[in-house]
Amino acid sequence: MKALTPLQKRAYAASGYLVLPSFISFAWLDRLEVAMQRFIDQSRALTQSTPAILLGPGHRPDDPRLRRIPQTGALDPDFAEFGLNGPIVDVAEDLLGPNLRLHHSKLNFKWSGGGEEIKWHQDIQFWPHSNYSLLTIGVYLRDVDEAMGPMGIYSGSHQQGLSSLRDQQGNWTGALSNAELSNLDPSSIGLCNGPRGTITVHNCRAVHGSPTNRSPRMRPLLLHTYAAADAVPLTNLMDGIPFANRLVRGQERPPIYDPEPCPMPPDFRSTGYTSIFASQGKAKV
Ligand SMILES: O=C(O)CCC(=O)C(=O)O
Repeated sequence: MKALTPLQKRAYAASGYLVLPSFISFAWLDRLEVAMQRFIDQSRALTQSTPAILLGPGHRPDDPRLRRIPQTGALDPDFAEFGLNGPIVDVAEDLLGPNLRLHHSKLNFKWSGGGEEIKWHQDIQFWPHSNYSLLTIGVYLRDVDEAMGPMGIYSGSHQQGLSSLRDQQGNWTGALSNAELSNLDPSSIGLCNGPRGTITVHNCRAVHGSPTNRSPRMRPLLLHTYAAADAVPLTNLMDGIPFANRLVRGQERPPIYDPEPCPMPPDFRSTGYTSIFASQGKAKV
């Protein structure tokens, strides 16, 4: 084990998630804060989203409101270094094994005073792979309390079924239906808040979401998804993105195919994929 205790590994296996308070060093956090500020400063010249910077509702050059930086690693050397060699890679290795790929990275903002809800969903249907050995590690770049839209995760939900993330007519919604949610126990929701540098780790099948940020403080959550090298992508979502689907530890491995089929997303080749916000009907981006 490189970063976790055996107890933490067992807790992850049972609940499908971990929260490790103050896991990231101040040296790294300061570097990531500066990198984040570079994007916020760039956004002051924008009146509409670009492929690199997705703006949130109400953005103004003199009052920036960002929604997401997709593919942080492809866009910034400090973010790239963090995703390839930062301390979270040891956490991924402890949970997924020595042969590891970075699938993608992104920085999700929930801006102060109304940063948007992300509805309950599972991740793997957005980017199906040949098996389910994938997880996402989130880093809170600022202190995050309960009022700031922290992530919530249904403990144990990774061991239950996979939603199609579609409505009754078969339209992609990117979210569980109310009927599916009624089968989950709300008392099992773990809220993932914590001081700056806290990390969250969630299994690609875990049901998770986050409420609106109604506080006066913005909530930046840097997210990296890692895959065991034997989990190969079944869609072309990340094709051509420099920093995606990159081996970060060990060696390439032949694919292993899990017998449980994964519900597929729409073919984003025709519509283009921008973000879960767009998938869940919140954004015209
Ligand atoms: O930003 C958040 O609170 C949650 C992010 C998330 O669930 C996702 O991007 O899949």
